Amino acid sequence: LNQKGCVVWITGLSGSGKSTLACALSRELHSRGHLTYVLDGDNLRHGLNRDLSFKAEDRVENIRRVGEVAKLFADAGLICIASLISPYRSDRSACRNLLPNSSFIEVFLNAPLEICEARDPKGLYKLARAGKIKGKNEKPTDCRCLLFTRKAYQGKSPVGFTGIDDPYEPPSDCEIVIQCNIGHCPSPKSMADQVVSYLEANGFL
Ligand code: GGZ
Repeated sequence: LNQKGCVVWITGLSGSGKSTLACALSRELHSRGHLTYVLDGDNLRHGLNRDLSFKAEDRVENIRRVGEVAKLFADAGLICIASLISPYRSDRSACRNLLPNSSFIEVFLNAPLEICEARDPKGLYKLARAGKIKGKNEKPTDCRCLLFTRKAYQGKSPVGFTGIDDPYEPPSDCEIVIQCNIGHCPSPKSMADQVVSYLEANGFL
């Protein structure tokens, strides 16, 4: 394979376009004959991470697991694209430390809250503003995993919505910043091209 295994870790607010970028990047790399795998936070929360809520300690565990899985894919030589809010700097840094030097590429999809909130594709910001997110996240939604999850939901820390009543810590030292402003957001293809250029310039492709 004409590629070097690595992790492209996309962080940003809900609705910033992380999944869109992950999908566009994966398509672009495939069309060039590269092998990729996408780990998307929202999808993984239906399977691997179905026992986790959005309280702080569960977000930490969510990121830890995905970091470990991403490392496995990178070890196998794939370009692993992880798209998760991953709101805490220390968790992203721990994932970075799992990988050999420079093969963790952190991409900050920097879309202001106003843009994300205006998009609100799933109506979650609206729920959060109405104070309806807390209750939703307190119990597991699927009773089939109740036994497994009971422990995880016993903690006391509150659930908030990222950017509204839960923190997002922007990266201070990431490899790529994709800037999205009111009036101009790059297209999915141009966001993907920005990452592809980085991968080319740094010997991953
Ligand atoms: C943030 C939430 C929450 C809360 C549900 N806070 O935009 P989406 O809808 O499709 O993607 C978001 C997804 C976030 O999952 P992650 O695993 O990426 O989060 S983290 O890295 O913080 O563990 C959002 C939806 O789940 N969602 N409740 N309270 N996002």
